[in-house]
Amino acid sequence: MAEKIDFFIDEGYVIFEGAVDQSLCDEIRKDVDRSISGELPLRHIEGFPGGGRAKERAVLDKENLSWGEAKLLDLHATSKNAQKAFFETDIKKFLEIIFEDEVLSFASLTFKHGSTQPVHQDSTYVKVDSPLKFAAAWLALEDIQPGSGELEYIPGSHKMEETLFNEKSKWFVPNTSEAENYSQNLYKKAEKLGLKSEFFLPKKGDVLIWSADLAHGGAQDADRSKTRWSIVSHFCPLSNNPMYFYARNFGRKIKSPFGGYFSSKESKEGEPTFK
Ligand SMILES: O=C(O)CCC(=O)C(=O)O
Ligand SMILES: [Fe+2]
Repeated sequence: MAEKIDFFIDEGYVIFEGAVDQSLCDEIRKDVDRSISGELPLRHIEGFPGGGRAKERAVLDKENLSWGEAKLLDLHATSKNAQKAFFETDIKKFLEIIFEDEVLSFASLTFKHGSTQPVHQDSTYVKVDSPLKFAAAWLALEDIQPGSGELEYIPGSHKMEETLFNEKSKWFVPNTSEAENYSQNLYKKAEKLGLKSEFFLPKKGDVLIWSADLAHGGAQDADRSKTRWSIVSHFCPLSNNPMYFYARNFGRKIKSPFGGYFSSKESKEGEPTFK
């Protein structure tokens, strides 16, 4: 773990090979089907139908899993298998060390295909009440093929000069000069420091953890005939809150049977979490 932490500090990410049993990865994929059949609570999908830029949200079905940038939201809140993968493994151990706290899983995305999301830093879009105090863990649910829209990341990019919207906000502010060419500017900053993209070609069960400011995205040249089954969750220290807690004046932190805590923007008070 000490070596992993040193690497994470220097590079802004770390890889755990074989962190999750492959049979557990298969169960997580089955939980996607169970969410469709009603065996597990319904989940939502967000994406761009037809690949255009008009984002839509729909109840999960097989079809919209193939929308442009399609992501199934918050399976971690309804899938015990996903919680087991994140919490009963080195992922939780590592996050507890870097957070010096217990761990809250608060937003997850499950992908069938490459996201093709342009390179970004999560600190721009993922809001926690301490803007850098979070990390994400990306788990391959199959052996990932080149050309499937694999995860792209720029080692060392967490140390680049910060992007501050309107010169003060790490959080995205639309219609600002920083919002224009946001992604291209990240590449430019990286180039200045001699930093280059790498592409993650993991085996099923491998995990990549990135820090809040590591630039990453989904490779743009995704072949839609290939799948890229994966689940990624964002985590913060238990004593912090995702900002949606404040926006809705409601948030629950539920203890998982595997240790660790989870919450979901998708959950409503009184809604059963597990079936
Ligand atoms: O899986 C990907 O392609 C990117 C996901 C991502 O950017 C995120 O979950 O923060
Ligand atoms: Fe991201």
